[in-house]
Amino acid sequence: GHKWTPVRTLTSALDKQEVLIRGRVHTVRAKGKSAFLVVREGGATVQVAFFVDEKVVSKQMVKYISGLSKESIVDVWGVVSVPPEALASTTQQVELSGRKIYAVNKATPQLPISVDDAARSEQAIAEGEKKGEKYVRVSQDTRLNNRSIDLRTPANQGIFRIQSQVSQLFREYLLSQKFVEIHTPKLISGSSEGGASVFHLQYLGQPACLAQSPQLYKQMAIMADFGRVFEVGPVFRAEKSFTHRHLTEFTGLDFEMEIKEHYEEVLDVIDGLFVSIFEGINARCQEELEAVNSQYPYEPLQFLPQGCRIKFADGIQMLHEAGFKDADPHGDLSTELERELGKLVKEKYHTDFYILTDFPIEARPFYTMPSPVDPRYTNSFDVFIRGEEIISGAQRIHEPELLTKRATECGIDVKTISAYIDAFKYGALPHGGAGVGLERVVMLFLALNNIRKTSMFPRDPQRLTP
Ligand code: ATP
Ligand code: AMO
Repeated sequence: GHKWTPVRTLTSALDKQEVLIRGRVHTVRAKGKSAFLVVREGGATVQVAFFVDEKVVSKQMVKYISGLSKESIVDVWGVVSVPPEALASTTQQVELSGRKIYAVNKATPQLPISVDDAARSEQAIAEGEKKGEKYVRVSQDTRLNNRSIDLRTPANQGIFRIQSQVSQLFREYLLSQKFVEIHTPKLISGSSEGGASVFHLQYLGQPACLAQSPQLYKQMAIMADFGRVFEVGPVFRAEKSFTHRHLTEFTGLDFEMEIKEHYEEVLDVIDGLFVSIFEGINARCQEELEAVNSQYPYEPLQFLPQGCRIKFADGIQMLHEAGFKDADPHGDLSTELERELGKLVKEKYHTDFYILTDFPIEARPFYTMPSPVDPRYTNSFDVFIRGEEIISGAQRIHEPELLTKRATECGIDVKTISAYIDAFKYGALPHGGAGVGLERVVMLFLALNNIRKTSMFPRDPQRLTP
């Protein structure tokens, strides 16, 4: 059996050793009796130089290599050498002296996009253009239409490896806090959040919906004495608006927990969880962060280890004082005002991450607990990164009468959620929780400008393929 060495592990420690690698033809250049092949595996690249000699590298072999199409899969045997000068064009600081090559699979020469074009930063394009060079700018739609190539860029490799770590860190932290992972149905009989954004379908002849959230089921799990639960799963929203931060299907990181005294117990979990996620990403994903940063430069996220909480009413006051007189103390915040408040909070508290608490009741879903001190407000919150929402959450109503009244007021057909309301009749624990949008967390942590960059195969009002 052969043994393949991963390209990213090729270092000077392997000097003079023969290795076998498998990767893609990134670039190939032929020059007389030599061929220079850059092999790419994941985000890592290494140069392999073939020189015609009497014994192992024949003329035909060099000719064959120079004819290989980009993105083809090759096995390459070569001897590691350390070049005298640092290499700028590959990620690995060693070269291989090529001995043998085998094409495992050839790519069509007519690629719809090139990985080099897809990987080039705006800055590199601008600098090149100043010198009179011409580059192909790959549009968002072209990228998404050819996603399996687009995803091969180092930045995209970084984004989705970071995304994997975010959900991993979410799990690790909540498991360490005695939460239980659950799985709730996505085929349900009615709307779980209210509003119009629900996909309707036929369920073996009866009307049904795709779950807008695990909301009702995660609460029922608390009524079933699981104490603290979480779920990582798909969330469906029939959003008709085409924005940089809305998808019609996204990944929800949800949790729900018993509350002993105050809903701030939920906020404490969020603060601990996100410090753990941010620090974990910074510690585990250095290479990935650099890959993203070199295509999409960003300011590292600032956050406070102790967290930052601001009451909605105080946030409105900050906006009023800054001249945003239309900020409504009893309504929702517009996207623009959310951004402005994010800037004000950053100036004052030096953090890109904060929790806005005690929202007005008009702005919240039916299951939200009204404030015991002022019924115009609620025990609820949103969490923001760089002025954009990543989380909504709240204490929930656990009295069935009040729940029925609030659902009716919010236009929900209570017949469709009767099992949910009944669950609170059999002895109900005070509880609360939150829902996090995974794609938004990654987008905003990395200061990317579009949620489609952090969804592997995004679904939006205009896109159902690939
Ligand atoms: P949540 O569902 O928790 O409220 P969300 O982030 O999904 O959060 P929406 O409720 O859809 O956001 O909208 C929040 C704000 O975003 C709204 O106040 C609205 O001003 C703004 N918004 C929504 N859709 C658009 C759009 N198409 N263009 C501009 N702003 C929008
Ligand atoms: P909400 O509707 O605010 O709350 O959703 C929770 C979080 O999910 C993300 N999100 C979205 N991401 C991408 N595309 C969308 N269309 C989209 N809509 C929402 C956001 C948002 O903060 N049941 C409550 C949560 C709870 O109270 O526990 C809920 O679903 O990051």
